[in-house]
Amino acid sequence: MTTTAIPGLGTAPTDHAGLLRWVRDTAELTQPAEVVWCDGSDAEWTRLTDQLVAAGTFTRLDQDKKPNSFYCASDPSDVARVEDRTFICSRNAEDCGPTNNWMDPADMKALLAERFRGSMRGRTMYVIPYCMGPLTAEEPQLGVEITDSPYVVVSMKIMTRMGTAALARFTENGVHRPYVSGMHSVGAPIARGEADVAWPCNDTKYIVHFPEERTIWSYGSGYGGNALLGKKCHSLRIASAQAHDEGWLAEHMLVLKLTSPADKAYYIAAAFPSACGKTNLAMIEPTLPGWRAEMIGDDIAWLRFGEDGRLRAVNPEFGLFGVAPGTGWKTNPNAMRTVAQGNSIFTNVALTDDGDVWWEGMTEQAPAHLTDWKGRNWTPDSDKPAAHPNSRFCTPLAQCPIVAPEWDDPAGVPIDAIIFGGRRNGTIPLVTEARDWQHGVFLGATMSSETTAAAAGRTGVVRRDPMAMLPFLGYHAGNYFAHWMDIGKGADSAKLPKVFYVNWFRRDSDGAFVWPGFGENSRVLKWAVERIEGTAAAVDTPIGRVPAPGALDTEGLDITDAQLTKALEVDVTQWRDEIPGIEEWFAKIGSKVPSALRDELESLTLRLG
Ligand code: GTP
Ligand code: SPV
Ligand code: MN
Repeated sequence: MTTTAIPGLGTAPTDHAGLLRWVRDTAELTQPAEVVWCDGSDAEWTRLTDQLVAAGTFTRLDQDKKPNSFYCASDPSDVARVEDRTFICSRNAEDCGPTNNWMDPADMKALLAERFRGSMRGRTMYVIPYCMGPLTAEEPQLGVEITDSPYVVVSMKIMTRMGTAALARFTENGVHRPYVSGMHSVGAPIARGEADVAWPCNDTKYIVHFPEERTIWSYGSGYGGNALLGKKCHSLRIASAQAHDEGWLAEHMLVLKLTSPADKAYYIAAAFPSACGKTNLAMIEPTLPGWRAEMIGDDIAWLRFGEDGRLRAVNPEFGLFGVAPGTGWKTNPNAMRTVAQGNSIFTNVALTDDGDVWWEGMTEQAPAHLTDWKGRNWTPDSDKPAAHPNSRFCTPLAQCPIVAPEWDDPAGVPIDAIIFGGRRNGTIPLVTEARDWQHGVFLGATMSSETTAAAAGRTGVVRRDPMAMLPFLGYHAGNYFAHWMDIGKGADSAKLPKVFYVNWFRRDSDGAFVWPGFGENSRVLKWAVERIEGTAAAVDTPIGRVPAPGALDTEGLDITDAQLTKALEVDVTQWRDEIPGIEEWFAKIGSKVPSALRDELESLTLRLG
């Protein structure tokens, strides 16, 4: 290994000149007590998790129940992504678009440099080289996160391929590869003699992206998507801008492999907004006999055309950062099996008296006593949930018992179907098939969902969330829609995935879900696959094609006729009420909305009458 001495900063395990310069400059700005280059080893994990236990950030879980695993409670103010503090600082405001916050990059850097100045005093600055997607890729997608949070380091070990193996790909045959640089600080310097807190953070937060420079500056939060920069900041916001320039797609999608009783495999990608069911669908246990599902990824997909002319998906991630509440042996047994193997971090869940974790929905009956996510005593009579609604498990993807063998293949998997979906208590039927690619892009561009606890702010508010990317677009939404149209134009239409739109969350007048969801969603996947094969019947409606009566396999399904009718219903009155919201949405995006999508809206309006 090549090493380079940096005066005052020890020895760096690389001779990548650009990287060395940036690390030195960052240390000069943030003034940490020391600089550590992360190697990603198990020894490093043990050292840092021991340190986090000693600091009171982590509580070690019972070795027999959850080996090598930790409970962690964040500061109660730092529990979710902060969309109003997230910025896309493109050179021109015009390139950022109306759905993102913008500031001039030079102004933002000047402002933030003052925040970062001395922000790591008293702390260790960790340098984390990482690779998104397979390490064996011909062109590995590299990044470096500099952080003053050991919680981030151990989480990044689970979520990304990081350390020595990633760093080895920065320089090959004397050539230095480009990488995404991410500077992260919790924004809580420790003065001499002052004690640290268990979860340092700052009330002021900035999650900032400079898409042209492929650079991220994140300040003030230690949580998930704000702080684990390989995830949303790199693999979606920066990558979406890069993908637009280079002719591919970076999407908020799960990828699963579904094998039919005839032993034919299909790859399905699905985009649902945050906390709307990606992890659950990615790990589905089909209730239909003979159908088998395997997981490729649960949150992010990078889609590129292969030499075969098909859109192929790679999961850039190495771990799962999944919503804990609602995850149980009945709803998502494969997630339960994954975390049962240990090597996991549980943030803002509840702690049991015998050193395990619990959250709402894990078991039907709550334990008699818990320590809740705020560290308080909790009993089943408590009027507050024991786990925060956005509490998360962070666990290695390879531990999932149904991970597909090809999950780490740099060639990706060829996508047969793209499914869009949201959380809507009315209007949107269980499943709709798009007539063609253009109609599919229209469905994605106009999809809507209720806000969830995954982002700070009010929950349950319906908003447009195009392709589930509203909080993750690194550029103008109108250009993004045009890019999706171009992807379709550049392809052989017979090889393009078929597009569907689903809603697992429709409710009856009593507020109960009409569709049982989870494993039963395999019935919808089966219909989609049979549509691809041309063997299932559909009827045309004003909004698209829906299952013909009897075409959806309901054999053995515990559902009343009334519930099934409600789940599948295309309610023209409700749809007419939907139109003004879509018009407003297109008006907000403005002149960059492709005319083809405006045509789709006009013909939808005409069909609804
Ligand atoms: P992010 O990680 O935030 O991007 O979320 P996600 O899309 O992976 O969501 P996830 O699968 O974790 O689901 C979020 C919540 O929705 C959990 O509480 C699930 O239990 C619940 N959920 C998932 N699928 C279904 C379903 O089919 N029906 C119902 N009723 N709830 C579901
Ligand atoms: C989401 O909010 O969509 C997540 C969690 O997957 S986070 O990593 O915090 O973005
Ligand atoms: Mn997500």
